[in-house]
Amino acid sequence: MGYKVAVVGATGNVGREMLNILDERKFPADEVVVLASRRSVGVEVSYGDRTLKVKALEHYDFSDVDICLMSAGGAVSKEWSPKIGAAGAVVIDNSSAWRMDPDVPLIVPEVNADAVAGFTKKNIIANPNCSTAQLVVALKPLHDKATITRVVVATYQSVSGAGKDAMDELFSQTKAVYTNSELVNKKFPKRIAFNVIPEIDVFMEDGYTKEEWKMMMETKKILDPKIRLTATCVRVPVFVGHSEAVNIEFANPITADEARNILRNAPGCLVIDKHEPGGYVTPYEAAGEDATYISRIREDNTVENGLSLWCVSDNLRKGAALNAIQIAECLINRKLISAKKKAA
Ligand code: 11C
Repeated sequence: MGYKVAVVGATGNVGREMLNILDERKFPADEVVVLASRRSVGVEVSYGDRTLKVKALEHYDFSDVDICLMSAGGAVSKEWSPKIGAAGAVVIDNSSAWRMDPDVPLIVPEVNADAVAGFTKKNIIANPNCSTAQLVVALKPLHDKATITRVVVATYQSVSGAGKDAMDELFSQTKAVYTNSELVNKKFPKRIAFNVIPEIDVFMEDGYTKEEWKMMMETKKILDPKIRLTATCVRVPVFVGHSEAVNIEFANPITADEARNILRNAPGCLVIDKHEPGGYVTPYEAAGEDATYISRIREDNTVENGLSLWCVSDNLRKGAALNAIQIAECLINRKLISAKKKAA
């Protein structure tokens, strides 16, 4: 018997990608239901060669749902995840609402799959922020080898991380530049076409943005609370794929060659690192792919044990939808859930 899976927020960028990935990976679902707010009821979304009609989240009975993939934002998740969890479905939530809750595991399967077993307290599992997910996939094998003490990261984040309207804004502003028309800013604080914006999410009191804070706190929770991390998160005019320039300090020596070999054999990582023009991966090549690509691995001789690298991944896939579905697969493979009996 297969599972009944609900996708909440099915009309958004991540919800649609969840449906693609469930189909691509032949996830063992007998039934997939798509849910969203009332204003999206009746909208059609694709699931493989099928078309599913969106139903209203607020009227849905979750009692025979096994797994609920949530991608409807923090406010919706705060309200609905506990209710859905109490109805007996395991919620895998893509928002930031539950990530720092000590009773909710925050999981990247390549890094801390064992922690998934802690989901039973609330029946909720959190998916990290996209920029954290790809970073910890790259850091984990290096941490195991040489113990990371400090990370300095600058991100180059695509507009799809801010949703479909943000993608439309990049498109329409770019067109407006070429047609000499008025540029309209709604989603971003400054124009994004032919520009970069060092502001993602709200500002905090200490001058960091919430996106930067998330990278620091989530890395500690997923990988190691002792790692010190500082981030500068920047939005760039790229549609899909987040890039990160990462500088890492270690407690123990590690060479660039050792790091390259370790990352070549690490789950979820693909190393493309040729010292020649174009011998690295850019977001254009990573979009639509599952891997976290690592390039430009080199020793940083300004510190005792330091490395720098370049890391790129599809933020809608490994950063969101794919990671959520890998968590669901982890629950199944570890026999932590079983499919409920469905009414005939
Ligand atoms: C962005 N990383 O690129 C954000 C999107 O906490 O899940 C995801 C925000 C989050 O804008």
